[in-house]
Amino acid sequence: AQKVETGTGTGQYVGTVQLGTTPSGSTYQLVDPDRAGHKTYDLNQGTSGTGTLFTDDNDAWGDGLPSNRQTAGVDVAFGAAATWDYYKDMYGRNGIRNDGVAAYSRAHYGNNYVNAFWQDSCFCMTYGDGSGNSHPLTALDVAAHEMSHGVTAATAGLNYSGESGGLNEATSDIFAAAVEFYENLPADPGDYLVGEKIDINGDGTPLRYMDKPSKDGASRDSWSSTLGGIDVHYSSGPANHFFYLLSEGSGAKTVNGVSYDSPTYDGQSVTGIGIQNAAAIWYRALTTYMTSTTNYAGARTATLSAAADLYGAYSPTYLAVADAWAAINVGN
Ligand code: ASN
Ligand code: ZN
Repeated sequence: AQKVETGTGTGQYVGTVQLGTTPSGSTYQLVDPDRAGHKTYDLNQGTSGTGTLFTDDNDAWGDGLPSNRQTAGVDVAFGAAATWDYYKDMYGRNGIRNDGVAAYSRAHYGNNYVNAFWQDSCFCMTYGDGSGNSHPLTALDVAAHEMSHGVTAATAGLNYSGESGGLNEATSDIFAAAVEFYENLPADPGDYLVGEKIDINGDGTPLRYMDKPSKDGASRDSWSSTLGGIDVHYSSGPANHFFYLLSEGSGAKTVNGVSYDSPTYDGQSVTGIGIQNAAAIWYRALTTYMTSTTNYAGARTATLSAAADLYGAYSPTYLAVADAWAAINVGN
């Protein structure tokens, strides 16, 4: 969100932010002129179609409370703008499919719906209000995660099962973290947690932990031969762990006030290269080397090729990539 924008909105999670909006007669529409006209709709508890476009009389949107229908619209419109900006500024990617076309967003899906999702069929993302409607699934990392499913579909096309499915899920978690750090909002600074704002467990814990994925009780920390048999939201764990280690390095660390400790396979140590360098390697691997059937071993070679392209073969950065894979038991 680094454009000159006309609207102001207050979301539940993003705080008060600028929004791209479009005047239409005596009102304004939540249509973002800086990002190919991305539209944000209110499904009004429906489950199909587009409901109604969010509109506002004075271009001041939402109030931070979930009871105001516009509040969810602010969060998801900002999430879409941030994700668009991230891919464009960091990699020159012009939209999800790199074709300059905007996706669209739909808030207030169904009743007590505790999920959000991307669909290639509509080229759109959809957000539930959560159970009890107090913790909608509209946080910045959720938006970036869902939109990144569209990037994966348009590039490597990683199949959504087995090890490739885990890599597909990890790709969405990786860019969710990268977008969050890129924006580094006061109300939602960057972290290596997924879904820390939406309180999906009802006890304040996040949905997933990238530093030590097993903290969620189901994800794996390291690769093993049985990894491809578990749910893709758990087989993502080792790749998320790889990404944390490559970004921040092994050992205890506090970033933006969150403490991490990331035990490694066989005590392998890793030197961190910074999250945006790690993300650039993953992005090049995803868009240049990975295919629909890439597994963990293939992801290792893809990221090493990407690191060689970006930083030089056997450079310190390249060697850190190799160490981070060894730290999750790939390529030992
Ligand atoms: N929110 C979920 C995800 O993006 C939806 C799904 O299970 N595909 O992974
Ligand atoms: Zn996902």
